[in-house]
Amino acid sequence: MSQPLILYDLAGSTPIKAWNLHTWKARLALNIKGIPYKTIWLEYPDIADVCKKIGASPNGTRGGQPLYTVPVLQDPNTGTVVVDSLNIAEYLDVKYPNTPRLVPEGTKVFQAMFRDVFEEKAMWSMMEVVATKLVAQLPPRSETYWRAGIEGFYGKKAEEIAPEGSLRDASWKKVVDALSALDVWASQNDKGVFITGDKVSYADLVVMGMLIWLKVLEGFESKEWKELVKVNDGRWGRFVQAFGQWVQVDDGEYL
Ligand SMILES: N[C@@H](CCC(=O)N[C@@H](CS)C(=O)NCC(=O)O)C(=O)O
Repeated sequence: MSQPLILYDLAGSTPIKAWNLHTWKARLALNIKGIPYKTIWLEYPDIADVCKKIGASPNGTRGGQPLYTVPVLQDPNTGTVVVDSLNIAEYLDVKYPNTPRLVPEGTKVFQAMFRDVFEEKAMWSMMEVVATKLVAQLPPRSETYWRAGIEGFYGKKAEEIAPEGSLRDASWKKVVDALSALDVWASQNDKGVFITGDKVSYADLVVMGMLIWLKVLEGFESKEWKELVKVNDGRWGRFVQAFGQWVQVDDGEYL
C-alpha cells in the first residue's frame, strides 16, 4: 500500500496555517490530483537544516550561498525528494499519471516563463500589500528571520512598507494592472476560466497561490479582496470559485 507523500510548508498562525504563495502552488497540485499527503510545518530558520537532512538540493543561491526553499516534496514510495513547485507538479504528473496533468507535454518552458513574468509583475507589489498582516501571523523565530531579510531590503519596518494610504494604494494598483494584463492574454482563449482554457495547469497555480496569499492574510472582507473578485468583468471571482474544492489544508505535524 502506498504511503502518504510529505509536503514541507511554512507554518503561520491563521486558522488555515498555510499562508505562503509558493508552498500553496505545491499544495494545490496535490489537492487537484487527490494524492494523499501529510504536511510537515516548518519555520524559516529550519528550512536549510531540514533540506540538508532529507537530501533536498538548494534551489539557487543568495549572497553567494546555497539557498534552500520550500515547498519540498518527499515521496516515501520512491525515495524521491523534489524541490521547487514546478518540479513538484511535473514529478507528480509523471509518477501519478492517472491524475490531472499540470504540466502538459511540451509546456514546461511556457510554465516556467509564465511564472517568472507573472511573479515579476505582481509578487513584490502583492507582498507590499500583505506585509503588515504577513509578519503579524508568523511564529516568533520565523518573524525574526523574515524581518531581517525584508526590512534590510526596504530599509524600513515591515509595517511601514505599505501602510494604509497612498503607498498601499499604489502597490495594490500594480497588482490589479498585472492581473488586467493577464486577463487580456487569457481572454484569447474562447473557453474556460483557466489561463490555458478549460483545463487547470501549473500557470493557474502560480496565480492562485498569489490570490490565496491575499485571501488568507487580508480576508474576504478586505477592500482589496472585494475589488479583486469584481475587476476584469469578474474573471478572478470565477477563477477563485473554480479552485474552491482544492483549497484544503491537512492538520499536518510540526517539526
Ligand atoms: N520558485 C520556487 C520559489 C520557492 C521560494 O522562494 N520559497 C521561499 C518561501 S518564502 C523560501 O523557502 N525561502 C527561504 C528563505 O527565504 O530563506 C517555487 O515555486 O517553489
